[in-house]
Amino acid sequence: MIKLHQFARTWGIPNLSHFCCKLETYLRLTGIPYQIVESMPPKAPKGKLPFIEDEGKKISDSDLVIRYLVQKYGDRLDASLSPSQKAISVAMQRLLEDHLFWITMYTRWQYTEKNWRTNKAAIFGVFPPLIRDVVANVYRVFVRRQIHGHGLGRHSSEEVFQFGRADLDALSDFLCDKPYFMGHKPTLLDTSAFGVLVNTLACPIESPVKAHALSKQNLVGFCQRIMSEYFPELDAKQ
Ligand SMILES: N[C@@H](CCC(=O)N[C@@H](CS)C(=O)NCC(=O)O)C(=O)O
Repeated sequence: MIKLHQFARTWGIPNLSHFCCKLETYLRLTGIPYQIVESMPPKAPKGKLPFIEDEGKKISDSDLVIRYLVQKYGDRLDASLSPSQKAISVAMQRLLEDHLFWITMYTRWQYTEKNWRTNKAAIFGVFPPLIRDVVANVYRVFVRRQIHGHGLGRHSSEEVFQFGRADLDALSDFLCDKPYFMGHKPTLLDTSAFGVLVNTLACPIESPVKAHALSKQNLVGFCQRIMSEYFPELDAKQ
């Protein structure tokens, strides 16, 4: 069986990592059996979670893992999409994973000390108290450099949140009144959207971008729909 290496569950959502959440959602939507192995990024072949182990191979990156699974099990989500729908799906995934994702990283690692304490407890709580703060603070410097490298970290918080609101407006307008982003059936785009959106509006990291996401009833309803249909054990706890 596939072993899915990801962060331990916390915050009542499938995962505090957008990409781990995306990949587990893909596995649930497609019905591919898997077992979870709790892990941390230094154990991953490319230093980032998630990764999978299957038939003696280790594969990193949610996108590359999904490509591997599509080859092995067939395209269970996107086979009926037209080329132009597939093009929109790729563009939307890039918005979610290469832009909105970084805005949420900014809210966790940089925006307020309260958010940082919440984030630190969730990720580094497994470390012994004596080294927890040192490891967390070193990692914080490392992640803040990544946010700076992306470019977002160079803006004022108001500018960052303007970008975030524009991303959420685009997602909400595109979803409109459909149950899933491409219509009546879930597709790959929904796994990416759920991973990022649930980590924006359903986690205890407060910011104007979370408030804006919560003001979009269709985005809230979308996350609730995936939670109740595909993660009923977590939904029941809410
Ligand atoms: N493109 C990768 C991104 C994975 C990623 O950024 N993972 C984060 C957690 S959300 C991570 O492990 N970061 C650790 C690090 O950068 O040191 C994917 O789709 O899997």
